[in-house]
Amino acid sequence: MSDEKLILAVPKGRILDELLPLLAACDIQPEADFFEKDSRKLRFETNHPDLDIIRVRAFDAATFTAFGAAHLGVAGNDVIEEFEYEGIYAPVDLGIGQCRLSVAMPKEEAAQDDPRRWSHIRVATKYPHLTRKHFAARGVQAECIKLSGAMELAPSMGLARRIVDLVSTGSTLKANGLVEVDKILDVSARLIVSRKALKTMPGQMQRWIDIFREGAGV
Ligand code: PRT
Ligand code: MG
Repeated sequence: MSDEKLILAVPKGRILDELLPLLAACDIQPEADFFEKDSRKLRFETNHPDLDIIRVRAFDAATFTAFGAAHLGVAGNDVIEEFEYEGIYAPVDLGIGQCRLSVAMPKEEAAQDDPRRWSHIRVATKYPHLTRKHFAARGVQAECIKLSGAMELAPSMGLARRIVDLVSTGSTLKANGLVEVDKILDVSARLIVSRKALKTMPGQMQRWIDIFREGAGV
């Protein structure tokens, strides 16, 4: 019985740098073009005849996998929980891409902020679902303005007083005069798998899940 070709969807940005040693630990060796960040190529072969890699945006890695277009993927739980796709499940915490999703606002305003006076607030974020859920749990209705990046600019530009964004060292917030006022979620990258693929090729899928589990040392 020959194995079907599986597709692994990986994010093309910062997670990729941390993912390379993990792929090596899993003995997954992508073809040389994969390491050229400027390459226009999107799909790459590996040393495994049954595994190709696609390089996409972080949110899209979850979408490709959720719809079964990719069988496996790598995504932060920020992305996984923002979408809440039914088609994926995340069996392995890869321990990379660690950060947190937090609420931040201008330093001077944070000092005077009184949560008891909130009823309706406006937030600039790439994570409207997680943001609304976080504030709804506190009885506050959050109006979310969806951005794809540079959330840190929103308060000083008068777009929204608050932002919800990922924070790791905190230097981006600091450079923009913002402070963290609340943490929503601890984040790390996970191996995600297509539930459909798991159902139709359980043996082959489980083999790759085990390889990632071992490579991540968990
Ligand atoms: O298309 P996009 O650029 O969003 O994604 P991508 O395809 O380039 O993906 P990639 O590889 O950048 O992965 C994004 C994922 O990395 C996120 O979904 C998180 O799971 C994870 N991650 C971990 C982070 C960070 N840490 C992080 N610090 N993603 C983004 N940041 C940004 C943050 O948005 C802010 O602008 O870094 C800045 C803050 O960093 P500090 O160190 O200044 O606090
Ligand atoms: Mg990026």
